[in-house]
Amino acid sequence: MKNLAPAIFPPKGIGDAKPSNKAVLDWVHEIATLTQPENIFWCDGSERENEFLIGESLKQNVLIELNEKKVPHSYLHRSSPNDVARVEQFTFVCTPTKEEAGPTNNWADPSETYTKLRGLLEGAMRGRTMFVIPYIMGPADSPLAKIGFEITDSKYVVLSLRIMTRMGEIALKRLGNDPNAEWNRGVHSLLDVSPERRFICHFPQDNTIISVGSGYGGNVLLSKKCLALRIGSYLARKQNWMAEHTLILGVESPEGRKHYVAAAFPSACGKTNFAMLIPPAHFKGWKVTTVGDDIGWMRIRDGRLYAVNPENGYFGVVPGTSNKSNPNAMRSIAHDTIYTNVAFTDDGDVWWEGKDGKPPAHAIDWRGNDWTSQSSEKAAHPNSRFTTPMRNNPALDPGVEKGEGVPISAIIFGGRRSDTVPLVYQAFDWNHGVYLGATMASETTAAATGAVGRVRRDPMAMLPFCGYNIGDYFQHWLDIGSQLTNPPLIFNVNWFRKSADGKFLWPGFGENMRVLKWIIDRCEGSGGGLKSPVGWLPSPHDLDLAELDINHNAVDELLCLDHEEWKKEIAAHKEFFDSLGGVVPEALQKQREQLAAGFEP
Ligand code: GTP
Ligand code: SPV
Ligand code: MN
Repeated sequence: MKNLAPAIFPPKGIGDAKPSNKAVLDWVHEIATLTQPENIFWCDGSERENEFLIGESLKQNVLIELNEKKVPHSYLHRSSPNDVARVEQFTFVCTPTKEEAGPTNNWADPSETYTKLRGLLEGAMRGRTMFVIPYIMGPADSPLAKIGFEITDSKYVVLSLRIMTRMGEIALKRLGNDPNAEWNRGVHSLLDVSPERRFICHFPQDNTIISVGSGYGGNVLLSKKCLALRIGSYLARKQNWMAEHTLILGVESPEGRKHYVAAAFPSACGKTNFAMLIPPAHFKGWKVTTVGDDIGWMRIRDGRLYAVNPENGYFGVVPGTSNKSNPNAMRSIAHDTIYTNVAFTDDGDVWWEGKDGKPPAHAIDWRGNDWTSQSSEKAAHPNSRFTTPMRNNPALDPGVEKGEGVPISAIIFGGRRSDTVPLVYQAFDWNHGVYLGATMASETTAAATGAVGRVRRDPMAMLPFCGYNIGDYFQHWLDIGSQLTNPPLIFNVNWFRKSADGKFLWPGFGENMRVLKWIIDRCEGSGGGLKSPVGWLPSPHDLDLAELDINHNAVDELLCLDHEEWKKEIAAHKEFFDSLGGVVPEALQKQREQLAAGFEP
């Protein structure tokens, strides 16, 4: 199998950045004794090392080089066709008790799971190279920064983590020699990339992650969903901060007033696009800048929430990305990018559904098969991805390296809802906002294996990513709120409401600026709104819709509350809370009763 490439032997000066911390060395020794690799490669994150690994990956067909003129210094990787998305059913939170993992996680007994995984890892790296990757999540000088090590037998993981994290020497330096320092232990092995032996296991109490049997994104880049969200959320509760599935963006008015907002949308529901929004011509002088596109770590400072983006790059959805929908993303991925599971054209370029221009007459599809523009199959997998450094983003926010983070004025929740949920509304206060997050739902997408388009509750977009009991997580949100003297205002948005004929009512993308503008107006106390049972709703006049080609009926439909739909929605909230078996805080149950009362005649 192409992924399971043999050992590589680097020239002198490469692959020898051995850490000096004894705890790390002992752990690496333990994993090497178990997996029995041919050799150990200690990654330093340098340019020279990266070039060497790219060269080896090309030789071993782990990467395909793209046309240097069309997409400079960029590569295509194809994962196994059975391994193209996160696998929620094989993702486990292995806390000492089942209660700690709570009703929304797959739980497994830690000692049994360690034993099972040790069995699978025994001799797994024989004849292969074991890479040891040190990395930091967050700006190195941030009080929120966390150190992780990932052991892997995949060069694709090494090359990707170098883009996605601050990797190498910088992490070793920050860790130092303290044997009791806090750092995350991540072990990954491809094994034989078989769905039968694919397990993504978290041991939050040991700050440990073990992932086997996959070579894909969120399953194997352990810095991302595994550390920054699942382990991160567990640590955040213990340490009184927040680890959330949020983009972070800056928005600056022509007068130079600047706000930052964090927005939690489920996977493939528009975070990267919103984070890179370019305001339409009507909003002359307004600027939107990106701090992060997927994950926010937030802490309390002076009674406010401050956020950092723990990541250093973007692992974004490719299909649908175009100069029309997301020009900043197009510019970001025009060079120095690793593409995964897109189509490869005859002139060495990449192609995907929704890219600008005509489809190529012929290409090699994501599976490696011949494809023509007449094919009924998709050329790129719907969950194909780009991995690109955040430095490539022309709209990168200047505050992205600020260790203290950026102050958050608003938190926005949102999902994919064809019906029921208005374009935007505002919570009455923090606790009501927590309720909006706790009860949000979204139609499932290709980012995880399983059915697509099914409405499911996805509290705070964290259903697959909360590393502990969801009831305690809700309580943590309430507790954080009670410590804030200047809390962010909380909103809910829905870009995906459809008309009776199944078309999106809202143009989305850059036009989302109109909604963002209302949110900023509300933060500044200037925006109008109508009190409704679900929260503050803008009237059509409160939204700046100038120069937008949309008819009045569509706007009315986008903002309307259908009482029959909402009765069903509130019943679904109750059903969801009931399904959690008594863990939901009383304060949120009260919110639900108040909401229901608002719809009584
Ligand atoms: P993950 O990386 O999985 O967390 O996804 P994400 O939340 O960053 O979503 P992303 O921005 O990549 O968008 C996912 C899909 O939704 C893409 O196909 C986009 O084209 C589409 N999309 C994003 N924003 C909008 C919008 O405002 N309206 C509509 N109709 N589609 C959108
Ligand atoms: C998501 O699914 O939310 C992603 C992609 O960002 S992955 O990293 O694969 O989880
Ligand atoms: Mn995501």
